[in-house]
Amino acid sequence: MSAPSPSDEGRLVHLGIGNFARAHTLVATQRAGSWSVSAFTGRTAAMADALNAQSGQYGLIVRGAEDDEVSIVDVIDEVFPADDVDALVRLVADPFTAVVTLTITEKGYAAGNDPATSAPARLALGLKARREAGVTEPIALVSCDNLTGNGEVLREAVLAAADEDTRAWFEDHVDVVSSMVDRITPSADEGAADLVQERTGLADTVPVVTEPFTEWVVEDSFRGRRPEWEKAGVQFTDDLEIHELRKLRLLNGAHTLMAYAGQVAGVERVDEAIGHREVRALVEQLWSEARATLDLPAADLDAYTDALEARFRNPRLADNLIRIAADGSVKLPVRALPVIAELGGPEKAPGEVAAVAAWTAWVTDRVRAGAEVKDPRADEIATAAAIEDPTERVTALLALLDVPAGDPLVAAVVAEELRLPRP
Ligand code: CS2
Repeated sequence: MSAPSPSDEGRLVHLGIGNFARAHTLVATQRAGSWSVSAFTGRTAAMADALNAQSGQYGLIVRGAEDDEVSIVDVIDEVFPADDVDALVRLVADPFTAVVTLTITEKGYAAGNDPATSAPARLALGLKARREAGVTEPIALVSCDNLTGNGEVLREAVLAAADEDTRAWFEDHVDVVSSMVDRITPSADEGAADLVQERTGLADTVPVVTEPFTEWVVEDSFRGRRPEWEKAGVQFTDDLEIHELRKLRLLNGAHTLMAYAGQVAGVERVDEAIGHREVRALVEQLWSEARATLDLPAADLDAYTDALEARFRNPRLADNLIRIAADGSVKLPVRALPVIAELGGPEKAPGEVAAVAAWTAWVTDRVRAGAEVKDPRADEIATAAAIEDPTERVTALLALLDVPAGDPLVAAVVAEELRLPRP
């Protein structure tokens, strides 16, 4: 653990210290140098004990198509459970803190205004304390979640939970920064801990496995201090939206389609799904639709999807579809529905419709088999999926995505469910 040293330039607070942040944003922050990091867990509070027990250190396995590179990441000073509101308030109010990064997943932004359950509401309390402490330097809140305009979404969520005085103070004292992050990070496999021990000597109960590719594009709108992330290859831009849309619609969109259509077809991992003839054809179809909504040269898009295909095919990464299948009710409205709408309706976007139909078919299969569906709306999904009549069932499931009854998407999904590849 690198306790804050007098030479440190500032403190970064991270919310949601799961595998992804540990594979990506924290690695970049370590490379940027000279920053102290305090982190809060996501849902898994046990991560705090595990990391604190190993002084904040963990092993990072970068798993290429041919071999592994293993190193120790040592940038975290201390980890708190997500619900330690006092610690968060104290750290945000401290003038040494200049940046908060968030990987709280899509559902973290819609969790309401209760600090017990909502990270934006906890931040609102922290900002109130910062205002009361008279800190003048703007603090930056950097969203790193897969949402279009994630900074704007964060700003709305924090302001909705803030008191009136903090809302009035916000504009001059808080920068809300959108960013696009990308690094596929599966759950660590059973051999990961042994590999870290063997290569580095660290006895690690929470190692991270990730892919070689990494990308972070950040809006250039900091008024206060921030880590020199450019040293880690981070790009700063004034035009983030196209980066966000390209990644969400091509990478995450294909992921979502493969997660459900792959499992319905009887395979378990991403490399198997992209290698499955019919699932791959669906991915190609979805890509051609998503590309039509992206204002980028065809050659760039070709290069992007070629690179994606190679990443998906990485035979050693073992990215399980079940990981990506979580939280469909909050992912589909960001990944698939906007493309269907922009193209002018379901008949113009059969690949995106297949992603939605694969979700309805998959949750239905799961619920009927008595298996878990990980989703913030799991109870409503279970009720809807139990309905016998296909049109009523799909209507009830799509209502959870805010698709109105009678929308043409309902009939399109009912028809598409029957065409999905099965084992
Ligand atoms: C995945 C992402 O879980 C998911 O829905 O699509 O975690 C994906 O692996 C990352 O966004 C890659 O950067």
